[in-house]
Order: sequence, then C-alpha cells, then structure tokens
Amino acid sequence: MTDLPTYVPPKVWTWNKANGGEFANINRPIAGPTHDRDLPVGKHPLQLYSLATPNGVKVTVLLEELLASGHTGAEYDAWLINIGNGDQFGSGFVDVNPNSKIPALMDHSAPVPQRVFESGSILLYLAEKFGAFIPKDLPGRTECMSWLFWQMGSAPYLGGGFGHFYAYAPFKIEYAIDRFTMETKRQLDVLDRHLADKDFMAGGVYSIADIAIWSWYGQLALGRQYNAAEFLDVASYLNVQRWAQAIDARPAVTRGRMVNRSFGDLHMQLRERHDASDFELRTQDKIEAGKHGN
Ligand SMILES: N[C@@H](CCC(=O)N[C@@H](CS)C(=O)NCC(=O)O)C(=O)O
Repeated sequence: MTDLPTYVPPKVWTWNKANGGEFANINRPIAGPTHDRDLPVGKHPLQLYSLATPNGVKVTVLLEELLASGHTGAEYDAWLINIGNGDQFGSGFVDVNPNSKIPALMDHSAPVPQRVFESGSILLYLAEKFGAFIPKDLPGRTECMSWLFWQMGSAPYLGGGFGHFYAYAPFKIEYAIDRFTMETKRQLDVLDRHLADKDFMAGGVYSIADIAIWSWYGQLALGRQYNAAEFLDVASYLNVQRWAQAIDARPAVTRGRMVNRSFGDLHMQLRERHDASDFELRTQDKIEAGKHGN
C-alpha cells in the first residue's frame, strides 16, 4: 500500500470549510435553509425540482415513460436546481425536501398539495398514482420493491464511495478506492447474475426497479459515470450490458436523460421542461443558436 497523508482526528471535529474536493463549496454539516427563495410553479399539477444526476434522471425517465404510455396526467414542469450554486438550500426547496437534495416533487393535484422527496419514494408515488410500471400481483410487486430498495441502499457505495474517492477526492487514497471498487464490482456482479435469465429486474416486465437501477448501474455499465468503464471492466458484465443497452434504446429514457441537464452536449440539455414540444424547440443548442441570431 502507498504512503498515506497522516491525519490524526482531533477530539472534537470542527468544520474546515477549505477541506478541498469537488463539492467543498456545497458540503456543510448543518441542515436547513441558507437563504430565502420561493420555488417557481408552472402550469401542470406535477412540479419537479431537480438536476440530471442519476437520482434526478430516475424521476424524469419515469415521467416520460408514463407520458409515452398515455398517462396524460403525468405532464409536468421540471425546474433546474443548480446544486453547485446551493439552490437546494433555498427556503422553498427545503420546504419540499428538508434533506436539501434533488429530486423533489410537488403534486398540486392532491387534495392538499403533496410534497414527495427521496427518489425512491417519488418513483413509488408516481407508479402508484398512475398504476403503471409496478407489478400488480403481490409477488411481482414485492420483487420490484426489493430491487428498488436495493438500489436506494446500494448506490451510496457507488456514488458516495467509489465515485467520490475515484473521481472527486483531492488526492487518491488506495484504501478507500480499493474498498469501494470491491463493493461496486460486487454489486455489478449481483445484477449480472440476477439478469442472467431475466429481461428485467422484477422478471418479465420493465418497472420502476429497472428505472432506478439503470440510472445508476446501467449508466455506469454504459461508461457514463466517473470515467471508470475501463477501471471497473464494465464490459465484462454481459447481462448488465444487454439490459442496460435495451433500456437505453427507449425513446422515453433518452428524453428523461435530457431533462434538467445543464452539462455535456448542448443538444442533450433541456434545462427546464414545461411542455413535450420543449424537446424539439428548447434544447440548449437551439437556445444558444437563437441568442446568436442563427
Ligand atoms: N437518497 C437521495 C439522494 C439524493 C442526492 O444525493 N442528491 C444529490 C444529487 S445526486 C444532491 O442533491 N446533492 C446536493 C447536496 O448534497 O447538497 C435520493 O435518492 O433522492
């Protein structure tokens, strides 16, 4: 093992604001709002406040799938929450999610406007509201829930563990990278074995379990996360590859990936979504071209 920087934890931890790392400017040890700011509200009952990270993409993929399968009540406004600028600490956002993390949803069609936070809870709320993308029989529903909860419990090892120490930490720590690489590869193997004789996570039907897991592990397998495809040898998980590519080919999934995206290719960025026509008319390449009079 390589030499490590020596650090002796003090008796009582204190907040060193300049501790480095990719997210040093937004990480804080206290909850609650930092500033007053109301959230915008658009014309649809469903108001989403989010960003196209894997946790955000889960929800926009489900909403686009619901719309594609004819659930017109799933029309939504999606507002961009720039977590790098601390939008998640505005008072209006904290009212919707006291945990200050995207995604957060308001359903204004509920008898009393309903807030929903935690991406898994949002997926379940929408699947139940529309009676779609969740098996109706108890065994199928239970399997779907088991995998949905598996994703919610497992992805912090991938994102907060592997991704953080492999890609974002200000220096590389072999112990941390080894520990979380081991766990990430084990999780990919769990999926690969499960998918060996199944098309989808809960068996024969595409469900919110697939949407949740694909957003993290499918996109990892497709080489879209942490520039780590080679390091993790993602190509070797053949069943995960087959499943990830099949889901990636769905038009609603492509649209879901575009919503609230403020990074990457401009034609894939639909920073705010208020109408189905926005995918044609309001992607960032078109907005930029309009600004320059093209
Ligand atoms: N368990 C939460 C995690 C949400 C989460 O970690 N969101 C991140 C972006 S992927 C975030 O908003 N980070 C802002 C921050 O930590 O201040 C969920 O699944 O909704």
